[in-house]
Amino acid sequence: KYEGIIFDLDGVICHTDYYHYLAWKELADKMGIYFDEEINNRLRGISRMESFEIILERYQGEALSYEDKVKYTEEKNEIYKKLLYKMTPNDVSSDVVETLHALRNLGLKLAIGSSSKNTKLILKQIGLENFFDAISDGNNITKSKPDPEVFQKAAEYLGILPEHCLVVEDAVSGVEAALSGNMDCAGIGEAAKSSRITYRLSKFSDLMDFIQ
Ligand code: B16
Ligand code: MG
Repeated sequence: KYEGIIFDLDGVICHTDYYHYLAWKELADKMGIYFDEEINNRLRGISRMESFEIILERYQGEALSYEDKVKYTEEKNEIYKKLLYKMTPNDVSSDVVETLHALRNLGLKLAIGSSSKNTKLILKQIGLENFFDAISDGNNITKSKPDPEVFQKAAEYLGILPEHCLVVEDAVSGVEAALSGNMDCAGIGEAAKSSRITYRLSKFSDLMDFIQ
């Protein structure tokens, strides 16, 4: 049924979602803004600046210019990258690695579809920089999830029609992106709570049940 699978990165392949939380938390604390893991869930899949705008909903300080916002998001990214540099291939579970290889052995094409501009760095850290057949990320899109662009580009890079692709997502914004791009969507983590998903995964390897 499917010819290709497009994986979200953060929250699906590895748990950089926790590092995003830690980095935003450090910045928010410094700026005196309340921030918790529930607010962090709203940042899944959306761009860095859109994430900051959500955090700023609780900001009560002086008005910030666009330049100030860029400076703060860059500061967050530096904190985040320091955490990324500590990642190793051990930060990918054996469930994920074994399933990826099993899917490839079935002849499926595998791609990454991530909003992150740090995708290549993360894949390098976890030893998967040469694994995927295509990478579509925050550097090749103009609109982030829930817009389908990142997944449409991934399908195009794979040379597969959207209706023959399955997307695997942890974010509600990513589920919407996949569905509006005419792709089925398997939800894991936060996205597993969505009623809109095509398949519900309680662990990554559950994918094998829906592929064959
Ligand atoms: P960066 P995904 C997304 O990755 C994250 O879920 C989201 O929290 C983040 O703001 C976005 O990437 C941009 O990341 O700051 O590294 O460019 O879930 O689409 O793989
Ligand atoms: Mg994600």
